[in-house]
This record gives sequence, structure tokens and C-alpha cells, in this order.
Amino acid sequence: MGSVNSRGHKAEAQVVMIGLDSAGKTTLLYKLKGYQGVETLPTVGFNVEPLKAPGHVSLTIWDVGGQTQLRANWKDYLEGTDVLVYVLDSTDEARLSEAVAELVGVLNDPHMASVPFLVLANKQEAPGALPLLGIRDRLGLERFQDRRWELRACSALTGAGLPEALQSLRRLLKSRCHCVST
Ligand SMILES: Nc1nc2c(ncn2[C@@H]2O[C@H](COP(=O)(O)OP(=O)(O)O)[C@@H](O)[C@H]2O)c(=O)[nH]1
Ligand SMILES: [Mg+2]
Repeated sequence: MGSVNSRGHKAEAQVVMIGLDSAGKTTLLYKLKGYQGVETLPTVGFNVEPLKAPGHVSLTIWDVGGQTQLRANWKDYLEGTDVLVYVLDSTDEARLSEAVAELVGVLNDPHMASVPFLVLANKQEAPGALPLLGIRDRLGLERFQDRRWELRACSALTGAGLPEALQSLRRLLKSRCHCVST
């Protein structure tokens, strides 16, 4: 997937963004695009958008619906993924274990072998959001020694943490596929 530019770098990186329904994936996608006040509906299927990230990185971001009955389709989007973005709703403690189990399932897919991933603890501005350290403990990400990963707090609503999330994405891409030339 993706094209290769004259310097042998992949000109476009494929980013797949998944997570449970209502985690904030679609809101995040459109906030990153710079759209104002987008109201989302539950995503049936997927949204896909190109995005120019800092450092002249061209991303194609796939935002795949996360309702229970759609999760079986996630595997159809995984081939050719350069980085996985997994979005968590930090206010949804009740479904945190379910979210972690789904993440582990995706990381165990053969197409995802050694693909780096970024976990975004979204909705951090909301009252009652679990703090990042608590989320980190519950995720147990240390077990993934076979690939690079990062965990970031953000709010797709306010945009807080998104520049840092893009920096993480850039670092992970650089480790993966030389999509980033500097
Ligand atoms: N408080 C808060 N609400 C958010 C945030 N991001 C998304 N939401 C809300 O969460 C709901 C689900 O968002 P959506 O983007 O459709 O989730 P998706 O199913 O993962 O695509 C919507 O009501 C959003 O307005 C956030 O950072 N903070
Ligand atoms: Mg959606």
C-alpha cells in the first residue's frame, strides 16, 4: 500500500485508527483535519482522509467503525498498515477491559506483526476521565516487547494533546518504514 517517492521513502503512510464505538475516532479524524464543530454519527463502515502531518509526512487515515458487529471487519483493514492508532474513551472505565482485549486481538493478527501502535487516551478533558497513569497500568502495554508503541492523553474535543500525538505518530512511522526522511 502507498507509493514510493524518488528518494526511496514511502510517500504516503497508511494509518489505521480503531477502538470501541464512541471512543472518539471520527471526532479525532476531523479535528486533525482542522474541521470545526463536527457532529458525528456512529460510523457504519469507515471514513478515510488524507492528512499532511508535521515533517512533510503524508498520511492516509482510515477510521473504522467500532460497534460490536463491525469489529469482525477490522481485520480487512489491517494489511499494509504502517501504524495502528487505538483510541480509548478515558471516561468509559466499564469497557476498558473490553477495549484492551480488542486491541490485543488486533495486535495478534498476522498482518500486524511488528507494526508499531499509538494508544490515545481520549476525552481527557471530561470530568471523571481516568488519568493516564491509571490507564497505563490497566493496559499492560509492557507485554508488547516485539514492537514500538506509545501512549498519549488527548481530547479530540478541545484538541489538547493532538500535536504531541502527531509527533508520536511521526516517531513510530520513522521506526517502521522510513516514511519520514529526517
Ligand atoms: N468529552 C469529550 N467527548 C468526545 C471527545 N471525542 C469525542 N467525543 C464525543 O464522543 C461521542 C462519540 O464520538 P465519535 O467520534 O462518533 O466516536 P467513534 O465511534 O469512535 O467514531 C460524540 O458524542 C463525541 O462528541 C473528547 O475528546 N471529549
Ligand atoms: Mg466513528
